[in-house]
Amino acid sequence: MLEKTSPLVLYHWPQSRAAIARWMLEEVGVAYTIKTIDITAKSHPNAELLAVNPMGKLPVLTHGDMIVSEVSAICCYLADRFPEAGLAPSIDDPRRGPYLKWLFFAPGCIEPAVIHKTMQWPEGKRAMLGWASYDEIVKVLADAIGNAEPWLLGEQFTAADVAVGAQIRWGLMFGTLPKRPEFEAYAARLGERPALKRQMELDGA
Ligand SMILES: N[C@@H](CCC(=O)N[C@@H](CS)C(=O)NCC(=O)O)C(=O)O
Repeated sequence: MLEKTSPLVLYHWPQSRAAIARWMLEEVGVAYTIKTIDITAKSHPNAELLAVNPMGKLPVLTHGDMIVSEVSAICCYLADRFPEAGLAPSIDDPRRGPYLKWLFFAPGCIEPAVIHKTMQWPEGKRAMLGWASYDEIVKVLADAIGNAEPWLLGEQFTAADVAVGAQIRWGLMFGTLPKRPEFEAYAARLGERPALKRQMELDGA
């Protein structure tokens, strides 16, 4: 049985998706330690990282003997493990469906569609792509974020806002998403989150 008070360790490199996991940890407000993994080093991926993630990628979170990688899975895990932080609707809440949808939509649809477009890959067969076209993704996102009052699920800020919000912030920062007013207003609201400010300060971002 995993103790809730077991040590939390984030395998981290600031200029990477691990920054999203650190933001989530700051939202939860629990104590954690950082294990810095230099993904730019010649020795990368080192044995220490491969032992917790055979993909050799960050972020990875360990909680005692429990190991979880993939940003959205880490966000989901933390929100469920520390429900007192109020970052997920409960399992019997009807908003649980949209919550999970957005958590998976971020890495499963937004990210690949943005990379697809940025890399100028051939269009491909829509039915075979798991993420539809960039224009469709932007439209779906703009509708959802335009109606976010102020967050994706309404009043409650959740882990889904961390996962989707990071995609929006990075998309605006790198110019891979259009500077639509809905996106900019949402990014500005996210920028006011004390947890995000702490993560950025801690990571020197
Ligand atoms: N699908 C993974 C992607 C993780 C990922 O690609 N991380 C990058 C940093 S942003 C990484 O570790 N790159 C090092 C490498 O591929 O060797 C997630 O969402 O967590």
